[in-house]
Amino acid sequence: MSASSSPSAKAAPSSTSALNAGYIWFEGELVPEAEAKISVLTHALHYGTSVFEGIRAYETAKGAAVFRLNEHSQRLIDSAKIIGMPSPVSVEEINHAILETIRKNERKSCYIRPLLWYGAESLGVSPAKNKVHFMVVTLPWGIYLGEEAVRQGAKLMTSSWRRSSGDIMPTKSKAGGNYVNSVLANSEARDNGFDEALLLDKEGFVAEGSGENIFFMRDGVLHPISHSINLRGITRDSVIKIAQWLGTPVEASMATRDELYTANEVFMVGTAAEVTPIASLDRRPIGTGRAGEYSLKMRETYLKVVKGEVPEFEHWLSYVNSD
Ligand code: PPE
Repeated sequence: MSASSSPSAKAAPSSTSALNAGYIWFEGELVPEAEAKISVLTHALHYGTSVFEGIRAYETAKGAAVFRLNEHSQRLIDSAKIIGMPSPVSVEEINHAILETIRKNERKSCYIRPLLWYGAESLGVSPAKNKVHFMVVTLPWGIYLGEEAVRQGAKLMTSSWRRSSGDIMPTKSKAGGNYVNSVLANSEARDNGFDEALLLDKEGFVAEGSGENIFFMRDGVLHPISHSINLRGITRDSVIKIAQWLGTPVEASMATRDELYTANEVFMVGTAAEVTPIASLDRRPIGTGRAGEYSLKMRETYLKVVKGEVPEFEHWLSYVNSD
C-alpha cells in the first residue's frame, strides 16, 4: 500500500527489487531475494491459501528490537490452525528465523512479514497433497498512511464493502484470501480521495479498518471497538494496556457509524499503522477535525514503548542481538 521505503535503510548487496528485501528466510535458509522463487502453480497464488503476519522491529538504545515477537509468531500458528493448515514450524522456529533474518540484513528497524503457504505440489482446490512452505522477509517501511495522515489526522470513508462474517470467512485468521476484502475497501477509499476505509459488518456495526482496529474517545473514556469478527489486534491489546497505565478509563464497545461521527476523537491502530489519528469520517469532522489530543499523546507514548523507552513495557521487546 502506501508504506514508503526509508532512504537511510541499508540495502543488502543481493537486493534486486525496489522493496530492498535483501536476504530472505526461504526453505530453512537465508538466500538473496533473487533466489527466493516459487512456481506459478503455487496453490496459494490460485486460491489465497496462505497465512501471514505483520510485525515491526524498532531501533532502540540497545539495538534493534522486535515488538511482541512471541504473540505474532503464535498468531501465525493460530491463523494456520484456523484454516486447517499444518504448520511445519513452531513458535520458537518462527522467532529464530525472524531474528536471524534481521541480523543477516543488519536492519536497525524494519517491517517483518512471515508467510506460510501451500506450494505447487498439486493443483485443484483440495490442498491435501500440497506441502506447507515458510518464509520471512524484512523490509524497510515508513509511516503506513503517510506523514500527513498522522500529523493532520487521516480521512476515513465508510466502505460499501462489508466485513465478511465469521461464518463466511474465518476473520480471526490472517489468511491471504481474506485480504481481498481489505484490498477492495482500501482501493475504494483511495479512489475516492480518502486515506483509509472503515468496514461495517452486515448489520451495520463498526468492525475495523482494512488493516487496523478502531478506538474512539467520548467524555474521557476510551472505547476500543469490540467485535467478534475483528482480528485480535496485538497493537489494540498494547494500546489498551498503555491507556490503563496512563490512568484512562477503558470500556470495550460495539458502535454504529454515527457513534463515531459524534465521538470526541477516533484513532486507528495496527502494526503497520501504529497509532493514526482520524480527522474525519465520511467528510464529517470528528471533534476538532484535526488529530485529537489524546490520539497524539497515545501515538507518542506507543512510539516510546516500542523503542524500549518505557520500562513498564520493556518485556514486550525482543532484542535482536541479545540471545
Ligand atoms: N485488522 C486487520 C484486518 C489487520 O490486517 C490488522 C493488521 C489489524 C487489524 C491490526 O492488527 P495488529 O497488527 O496485530 O495490531 N494489518 C497488517 C497488514 C498491513 C498490510 O498492509 O499488509 C499490519 O498492520 O501489519
